[in-house]
Amino acid sequence: WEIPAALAFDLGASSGRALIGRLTVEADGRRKLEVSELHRFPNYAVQVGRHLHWDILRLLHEIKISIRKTFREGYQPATFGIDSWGVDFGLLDADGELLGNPYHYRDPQTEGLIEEVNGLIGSEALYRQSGLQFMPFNTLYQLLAMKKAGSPKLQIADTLLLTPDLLMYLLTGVRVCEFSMATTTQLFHPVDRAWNTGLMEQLGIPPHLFLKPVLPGHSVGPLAPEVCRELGVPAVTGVAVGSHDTESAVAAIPAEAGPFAYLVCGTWSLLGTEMDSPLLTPEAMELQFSNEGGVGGTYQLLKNIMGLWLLQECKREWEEAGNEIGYPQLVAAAEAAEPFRSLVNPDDPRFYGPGGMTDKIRAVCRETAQPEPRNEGDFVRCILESLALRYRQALDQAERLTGYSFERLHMVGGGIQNRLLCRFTANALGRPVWAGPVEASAIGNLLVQFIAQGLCTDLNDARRLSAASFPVEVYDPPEDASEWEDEYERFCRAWR
Ligand code: ADP
Ligand code: LRH
Repeated sequence: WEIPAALAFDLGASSGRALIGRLTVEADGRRKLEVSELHRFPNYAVQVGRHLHWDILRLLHEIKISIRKTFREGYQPATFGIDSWGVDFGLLDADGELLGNPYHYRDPQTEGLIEEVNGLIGSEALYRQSGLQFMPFNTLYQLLAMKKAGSPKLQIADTLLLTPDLLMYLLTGVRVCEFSMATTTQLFHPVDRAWNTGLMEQLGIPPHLFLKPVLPGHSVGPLAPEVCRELGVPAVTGVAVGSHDTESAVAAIPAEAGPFAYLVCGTWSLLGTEMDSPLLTPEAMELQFSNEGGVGGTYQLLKNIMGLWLLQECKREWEEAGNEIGYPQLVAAAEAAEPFRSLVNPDDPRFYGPGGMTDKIRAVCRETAQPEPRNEGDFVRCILESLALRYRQALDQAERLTGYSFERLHMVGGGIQNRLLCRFTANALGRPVWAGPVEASAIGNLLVQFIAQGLCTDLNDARRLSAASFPVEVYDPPEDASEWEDEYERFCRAWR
């Protein structure tokens, strides 16, 4: 009797990983999901001339290495699934060839386009028909930038495939468009649950590029024969999972059914709650919340917060200056640093682009008459305290929008390895944080595959399996949270 298994590829903006998941049964009859990491590899932006790209073929190569390794190590997954960051895409020509390297969402080509499109369509009208926060990386702005630049690639493109769908196509030869990724484009109508061809026509974006979306759990097809030959592996079946990494992570949250709040904490911080349908009110637009499609046809009302990108960029800068310093040391330095010396708004637009992060933080401190950070500990403390206060603000806003009241916050993703951040978050919220699992995106990816394999019944069943399989660490708020309350008031006076 074979233990049912599935293979997940989870591609984040800072790293990719392959995890094998096996569904075992304990002696007492309870099911458990056991995961092991097979391969982990860095992911990075590559500057080519004026543009910033992803190294998509390197990602394909790392996925192939992982598939070969899976079978060499004796695992027999029935299916595999791919999830990645949102919004980015590749274009195929009429022969099905990839037209160039996909742009990285931090490419500056979309500068100024939020204002331009709001001027053309009207911000409220655009929000009502897309439900998305106005983020410069949205696929809509990227395509518009290409159109305005007269991109020959766009002119001859036959099909657009979002990153996980593109990699799935390169492995199976089958083109699909997965629903959760489609909802990150700003070109998908959240109420109609269909492509917004009217908006595309208004903006001159060709509607023929877009395939009809399939829901998470859709079986795409087996690995292409030439891939099986190259890797010496059987024709394992590709499944479209909750292909947006955020949605895969939300699927793995070990919460009971009913309103719950979560924070997916990686390069970005996504704080929100699960809904049956999108919330498209003027207040939701005003507070800049997104409605993103998720597993089980849910809509996730969430706020995109700049996240640990700020810390990643400081760390990169210190490394480039020859100061190799790991996350554990940076967190320890922050813990020893002076509390609340200076705060920033993590969502300051100047933090979005790569490079010069410490100078940008110093500039904000100068402009707001706060002391500039003096060393690594000061910088990291400033980032972590500011993020925690921003999370509090977003949670308060989510409660205001939905009328829910949340007793706790579930935190998942690589960022929960930063225990100081989890503690600060509990302090800032004055509510417990339940942290885990770290690899939520890969686990959610596996869970949807087990739904597709008929081994989990639905999303609630999958979440019960997650809760039974992975420990959660609870961070309680302090008895006296008055210092954090005072700082929260200071934060809210400075930034909305
Ligand atoms: P993504 O999927 O967006 O690439 P992850 O979920 O892998 O991001 O989370 C990456 C973040 O996790 C890093 O930016 C870093 O801040 C944090 N992190 C990773 N390892 C550690 C560690 N050992 N200690 C503290 N924080 C860590
Ligand atoms: C997080 C994420 C987020 C945004 C951004 C581009 O990895 O997917 O939800 O879409 O990347």
